Amino acid sequence: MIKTVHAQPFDYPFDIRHTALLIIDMQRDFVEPGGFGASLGNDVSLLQAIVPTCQRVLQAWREMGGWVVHTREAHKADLSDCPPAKLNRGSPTLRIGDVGPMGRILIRGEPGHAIIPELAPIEGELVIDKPGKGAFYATPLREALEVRQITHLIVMGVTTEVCVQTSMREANDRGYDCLLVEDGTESYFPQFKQATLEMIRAQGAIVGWTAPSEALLQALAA
Ligand code: TIU
Repeated sequence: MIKTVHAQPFDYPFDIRHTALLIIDMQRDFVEPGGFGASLGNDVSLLQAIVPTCQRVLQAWREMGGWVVHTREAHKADLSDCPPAKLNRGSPTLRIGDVGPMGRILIRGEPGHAIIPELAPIEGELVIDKPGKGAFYATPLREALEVRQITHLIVMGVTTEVCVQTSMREANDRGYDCLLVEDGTESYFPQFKQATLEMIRAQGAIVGWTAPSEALLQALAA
């Protein structure tokens, strides 16, 4: 059944059978103090504000029988998938692979790697581990979407202008119609979030659509 979200810059129609809810990197490493986000010098409390909204959308999506894909950004324990161009960024006090309060920073399997409990995946949902900012780079995401005949992605997560935007641009280039939930994404920099929302939907949805969660929830209920 086709549902329509009253979105910007214009309506976004989707068929839930061919749409995945893509939740980007809602991990302790980005949302909680002591993780990768904090190690880069950021105030992580800003990101915690979207958790209730993400929970509401996730619950409504699951109730409709929609498929969910979660991503986690992290590296192998030996850092063989972390290039110097990434490893050498950020504060010199704590870097990727160093031991922090939630285990080794941005390393697979460490406590900080986990998706926050409020948004924990359940059976039947896909979890994609990614070494980069984009969800498609060096991951099996594309094949998984093709097997399920997914054509549309509704996106939430963090951070808006880094992993969320990169993933949406990758998805757009691969032919997916993407909608970003405005209050289901956040940045450590409010002005970057705002700019990202505007640049995604500018030029007639050059990268994709944006809409508040309420508009998505109304479409699902209609
Ligand atoms: N630093 C920052 O804003 N984000 C990241 O490093 N990764 C994600 O956005 N997931």
